[in-house]
Amino acid sequence: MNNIINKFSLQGKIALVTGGSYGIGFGIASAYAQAGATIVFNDINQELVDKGLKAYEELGIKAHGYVCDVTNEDQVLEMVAKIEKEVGTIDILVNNAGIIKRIPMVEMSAKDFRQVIDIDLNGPFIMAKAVLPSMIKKNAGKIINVCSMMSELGRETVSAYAAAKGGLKMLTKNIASEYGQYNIQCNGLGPGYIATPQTAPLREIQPDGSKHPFDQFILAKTPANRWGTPEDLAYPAIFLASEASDFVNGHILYVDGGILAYIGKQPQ
Ligand code: NAP
Ligand code: GCO
Repeated sequence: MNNIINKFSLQGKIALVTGGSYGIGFGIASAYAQAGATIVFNDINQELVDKGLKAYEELGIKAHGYVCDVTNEDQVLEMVAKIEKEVGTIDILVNNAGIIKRIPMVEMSAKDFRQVIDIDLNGPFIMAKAVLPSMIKKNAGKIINVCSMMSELGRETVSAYAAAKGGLKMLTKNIASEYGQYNIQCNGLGPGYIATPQTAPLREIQPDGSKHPFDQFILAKTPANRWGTPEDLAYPAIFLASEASDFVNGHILYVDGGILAYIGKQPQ
């Protein structure tokens, strides 16, 4: 039995989680720490990094935090070099940093569209490109791209996000195809609707005390009949980072309470 559990252990591994100061990234990184990994994370400003460091410390986790914008290749290369010098080479990269802009497509500026693509798709490309050389040298590595329901489905107002997350699904498959020969696995983690600050506007209680209509819509679309939590994602994310998934490559593991399997609650 111990042998089986050891396959899920991250003991001795160094994991970099982008945008890991709160939300899904923080949840994944905290679980990785419990599974034995050393945690490194970045965020776009010192205030967020400090907030993250404090939150990890409160859980008894000694994390290493860096200020770095994932869309800036110079900053990313500098951060990865610093991490290699100060902590060690990165065994696991989780491309978690991401934004959404909810704007009807005909009203969306090309600038806004580009910004979403830049952070949610170019960012993971730049990050993966920066860690791959060391992974190739070591003949081992795990890259986990945080995808979305919007890697598969569209909906009103999220054209840029859906384009980016659909692209991220294919980038995942391509990294797996191109670097699988070096014992590098690149998989996607596809969260369903998760209660985090990113989705807070969709869950706001209405002035009359009722649930937000979008909240009701999600519950009707989710067989589990609830929103997910960052913890729901943590264990599947451990699987994708551990030896247990060494022959899983180019796969998107959806953790969505059943949304993608379901047509939605039928009218009563
Ligand atoms: P979140 O609460 O908004 O956290 C995202 C983190 O990424 C924040 O710390 C954010 O910093 C950081 N970030 C944004 N732009 C960055 C950049 N250029 N460089 C470095 N860091 C940057 O989001 P979340 O809900 O935890 O989502 C995390 C990931 O899961 C995202 O990729 C998101 O698309 C994906 N996802 C979320 C859900 C969901 O239901 N919540 C579902 C599916 C997928 P700031 O606070 O400054 O923006
Ligand atoms: C939205 C949401 C989503 C989710 C998530 C679904 O406005 O529809 O924010 O896009 O956050 O990515 O998996």
